[in-house]
Amino acid sequence: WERIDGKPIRQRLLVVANRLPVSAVRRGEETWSLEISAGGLVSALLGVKEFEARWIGWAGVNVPDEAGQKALTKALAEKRCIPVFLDEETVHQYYNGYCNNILWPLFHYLGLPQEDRLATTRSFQSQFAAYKKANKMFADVVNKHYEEGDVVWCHDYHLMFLPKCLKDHNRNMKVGWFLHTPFPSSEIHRTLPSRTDLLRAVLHADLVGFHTYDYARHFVSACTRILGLEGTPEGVEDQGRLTRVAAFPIGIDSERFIRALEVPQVQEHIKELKERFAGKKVMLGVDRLDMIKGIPQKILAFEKFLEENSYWCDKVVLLQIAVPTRTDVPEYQKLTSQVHEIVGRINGKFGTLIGVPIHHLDRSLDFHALCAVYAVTDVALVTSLRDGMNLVSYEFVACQDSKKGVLILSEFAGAAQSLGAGAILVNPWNITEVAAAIGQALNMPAEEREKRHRHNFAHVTTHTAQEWAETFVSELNDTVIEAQQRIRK
Ligand code: ADQ
Repeated sequence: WERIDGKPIRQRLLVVANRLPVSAVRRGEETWSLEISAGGLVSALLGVKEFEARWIGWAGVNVPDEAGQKALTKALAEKRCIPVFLDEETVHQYYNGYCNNILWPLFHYLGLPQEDRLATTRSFQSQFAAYKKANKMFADVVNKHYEEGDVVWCHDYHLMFLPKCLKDHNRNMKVGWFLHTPFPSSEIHRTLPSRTDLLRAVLHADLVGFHTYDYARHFVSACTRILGLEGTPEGVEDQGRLTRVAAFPIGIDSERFIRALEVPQVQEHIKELKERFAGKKVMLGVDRLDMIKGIPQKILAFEKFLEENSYWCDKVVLLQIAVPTRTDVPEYQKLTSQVHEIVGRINGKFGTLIGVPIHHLDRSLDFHALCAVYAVTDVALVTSLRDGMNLVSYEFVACQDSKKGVLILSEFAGAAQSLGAGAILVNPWNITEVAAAIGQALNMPAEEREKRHRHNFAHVTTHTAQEWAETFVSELNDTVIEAQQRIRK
C-alpha cells in the first residue's frame, strides 16, 4: 500500500470475490505466469481513484505444496492480489457443488436439483458444510490482511457466509456484500434447506447491495417472511441493528469500449467484417454458454422468423458467440449438444452453397474482436431466462454510436429496468413474440432507431462501472458512520 508518514494515502479497499481477476499457470516448481482477466469488476475498480483496491480470492488452481503457494503469493502481490488456497475436495463440494449446482440455478428460478430437495441428504449437507468451510478460509485471509479503517467488499453468491465470519471476528469491520445474480422471490428462496442460515449470515454486513430494486425487495421480503424480521425502507432491522439494503445497478467502463473503436486494428477488423457480411443484416448473440442465457430459445425464435419471412433468408445472419463454461457439468454438456443440434438443423434447412444463416462459435473473442463485432451488428439479441444485469447489452450499446442498431432484450435481465425504454423488451420463453421482435428490429425506421439508441447510450455512458463502485463504497462508509451515531445517541 502507498503510504505517507505511515498512513495510507487513500482509503484501502479489500475486494473479496471467489475468483481473483487473474489466471495463474504454473511454469515450474516456483514459477508462475499470470494473466489479468479484465472483467467488469476489474475495470470498475481500476477506474476508481478514491481508494486503493486489493483483491482477495481463489486463483483457480490447486496448489498443494508450500513452495508453490509461496511463489504464487509473491507473484500475485505484484498484481495487488492475495490468494486463498482451496484444496480440490473443497472446490468440488463448495464451488462445483453448493455454488454452481444449488445456489446458481435456484437464484435464476431453475429450482433445486432433485437429489438435493431433501435437506437431510448427505450430499446437500456436505456441500453446505464445505461452503461454510470455504467462506471461513476466505475470512481468515481477510482477517490476516485487514487494517483498521479498511473497507471490505464481499462479492456474490459464493460468499454469503463471509459477512458473518468477518463480523464474528471483528464487529467493527466495515463490511459490504453485493450480489451479481438476481435475488429470487422469497417463495423460491424458502425452498432452500439452508435458507435461514444464509439470510442471517448476509445480514451481518453493514450494507447489502443488488442490481435492481426488485432483487432488494425480494431479499427484504425473504427476511420478513422467513426470519420474521422487520423490513424498513432502509433495509432490515434485527433487535435494533439495521442492515442497510439497496439497489446499485452495475455499469461498464463505457470509455474503454468507445476508445477501442478508434484503434487501427479494430477499424481494420470492422472493415473486414463489413465486407464479409455485405448485403446482409447482422444479428448478434454474445453469451457464456449457460442455461440462464436462453440460447436455445433465441435460436428457435430466429428459426421461426426465417420460416415466416422467407424474404429475409439470404439477407440476415445470426452470429452466436458462446463461450463454454462449466464444461465438466453434465447439464452444460447437454446444453452444448442441444445448441449444436438446433444450429445444425437450421443451417441445413436454410443454408445455401453460398452461406448459412447461423454462425455459431463455441469460444470467446478477445476484447478488440468483440468491439469490432459489436460495432457491425444491426440487431443484438439478449434472451436471458434470468440475468442479474447482463453487461453484453451495455457493451453493444457503447459500440453502436455510429450504427445505432437495435437491442432486443429479455424482460428477465436486470438491464431491462435501465434500458427498457430504448430496447425491444421480450419474454424469451415466448418464441413467437421474439420472432416478431426480430422482424420489428430489422424493419425499424432510422429515426426510431436513433431515438432508442440515444436513450440507451446516455444511460450506458452515465451509469458506469466506476460510478457503481464509488457509490457502493461511499454508501458503505456513510452507513457505518450513521450506525455509530445512532449507537452514541
Ligand atoms: P455473466 O453471467 O458472466 O455475469 P454478463 O453480465 O453478460 O454475464 O457479462 C459477461 C461478460 O463476459 C461480458 O463482459 C462479455 O463481454 C463477456 N463475454 C461473454 N461471452 C463472451 C464471449 N463469447 N467472448 C468474449 N467475451 C464474452 C454475472 C451475472 C450478470 C451480471 C454480471 C455483472 O450473471 O447478470 O451482469 O455478473 O454483475
